[in-house]
Amino acid sequence: MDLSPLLPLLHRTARVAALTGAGISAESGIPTFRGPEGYWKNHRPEELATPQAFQRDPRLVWEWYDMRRTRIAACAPNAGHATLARWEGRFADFAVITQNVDGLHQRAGSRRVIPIHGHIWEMRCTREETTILDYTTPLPNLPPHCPACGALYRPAVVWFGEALPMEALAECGRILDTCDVLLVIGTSGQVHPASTFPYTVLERGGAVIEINPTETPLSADATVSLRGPAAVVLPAIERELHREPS
Ligand code: BV8
Repeated sequence: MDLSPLLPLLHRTARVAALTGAGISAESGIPTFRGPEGYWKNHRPEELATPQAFQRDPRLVWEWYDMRRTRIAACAPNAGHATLARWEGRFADFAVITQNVDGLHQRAGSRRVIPIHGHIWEMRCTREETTILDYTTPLPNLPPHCPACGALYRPAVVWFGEALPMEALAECGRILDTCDVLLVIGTSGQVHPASTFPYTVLERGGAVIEINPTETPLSADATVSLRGPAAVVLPAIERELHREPS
């Protein structure tokens, strides 16, 4: 893989950000949303990750999240997550904006992570809006209820049709308005508003480097589009950067 077009973009700049999607966790064993394993009991994520689905059948939605939590608990961050965690020490200003709710960036040691779609390990009381972190897998009772008031808990994630948290969006805006390079890793670019983030950077003259084994709608517009898996390409870029005079 020819990484030479990247090096002038990366080793001269201090402000780098990464936008990650389900693909960066694929090599950890977590199925992506729109790949062959995206189905669960013949449901698409778009059908289950909605307030309407939860309203209609909270138990079914919680079975899906409990299955995912249990699977994620058995997975570990991969070399792609680990490389991004190290880059917090390499670039003066480095942040990860992630669409993923699996928590693998945080487990890999990344500290500046903006989880724009929430956390699968957090639950929120549907009455009091209080949240708790709960790593129990599998959950003993489905659907779980708030011990304080007895109302249903919901996963503290952003469902389709729900607004992203204001503070996360504001932080993303600051990052996208100032970064010199945005790495776009493991996302099909189907979900809004994350799908607009690379264009925010391109339109103000920033560079976008895409890392994905398959082509996406962004590939033709990206400054550089690398065909390959994140856990291979990110360490390869890191090796090249170590070779380059900084
Ligand atoms: C909102 C949390 C407004 C839950 C998720 C405008 C235009 C179009 C649509 C909309 C629009 N405005 C709103 C919408 C609707 C909707 C939307 O985008 N729908 C789409 C499907 C058409 N958006 C919303 O509803 C958003 N809210 O806009 O609010 C609003 C404002 C005010 C008031 C009310 C509302 C909220 C969206 C958040 C949805 N929640 N997750 C959960 O996880 O359970 S999204 C879900 O999809 C995940 O977070 C996932 O990360 C995300 C995106 O998918 P990808 O990460 O890209 O995953 P995918 O499987 O698609 O692709 C994986 C890629 O990896 C592939 O390209 C593959 O090739 C690659 N890959 C595979 N292996 C590897 C790899 N890459 C690298 N290495 C590998 N080894």
